[in-house]
Amino acid sequence: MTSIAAQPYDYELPTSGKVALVIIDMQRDFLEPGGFGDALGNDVSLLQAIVPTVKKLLEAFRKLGLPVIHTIECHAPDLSDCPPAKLHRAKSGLKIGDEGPMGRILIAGEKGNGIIPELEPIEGEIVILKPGKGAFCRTNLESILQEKGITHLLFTGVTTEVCVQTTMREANDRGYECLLIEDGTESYFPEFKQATVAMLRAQGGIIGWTADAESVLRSLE
Ligand code: TIU
Repeated sequence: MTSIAAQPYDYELPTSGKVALVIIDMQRDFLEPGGFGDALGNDVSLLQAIVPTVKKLLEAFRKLGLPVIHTIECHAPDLSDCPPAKLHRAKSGLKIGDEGPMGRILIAGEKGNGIIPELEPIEGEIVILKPGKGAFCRTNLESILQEKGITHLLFTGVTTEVCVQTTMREANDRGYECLLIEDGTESYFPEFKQATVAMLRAQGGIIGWTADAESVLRSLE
């Protein structure tokens, strides 16, 4: 059996079942100025650092013919899928649905909602449009995973403590074996990233495992 050198102990790759790469919300809204992340008052340039690592992982999965799942946090143009609690949370600046420099903030199909060009999905890859922070909330992700026999999920994307962590917790509760790729995820708050990595793998891997991209790539070869 192949395993990945991980924390808190080695992560076993499936002998039956399949492993998928999950790339959470690598969309302009969070990585470029003028999007949702910027509107929330964050320094979006911090997230650029992981792009080459995520690209390397994406290329490796494509080369091996393994499944890739991209997610996009977004809402319908009429905001019918955006609960008031989320819509009204931001106290200042642009809100979800407002017109920004990259189109309407966090609205499906707008320029700002697109995945960054370096990681653009190709035909055959799964793209989950999600209205929540977690990718299982009001989406068909669980039925897609079941249909494809996917049992193991390797997580990348942004931001570590918000959409990545929420999705990983949702997946763990549903029985998926989850691993967070430490240098494939980033936060606007470096200390939140470190705390998330620590809390996920504490208590014997209460939510799952963490490993660096190099360890993952070495095991997949
Ligand atoms: N604000 C923040 O850190 N994140 C989000 O709003 N969404 C995601 O994490 N994708």
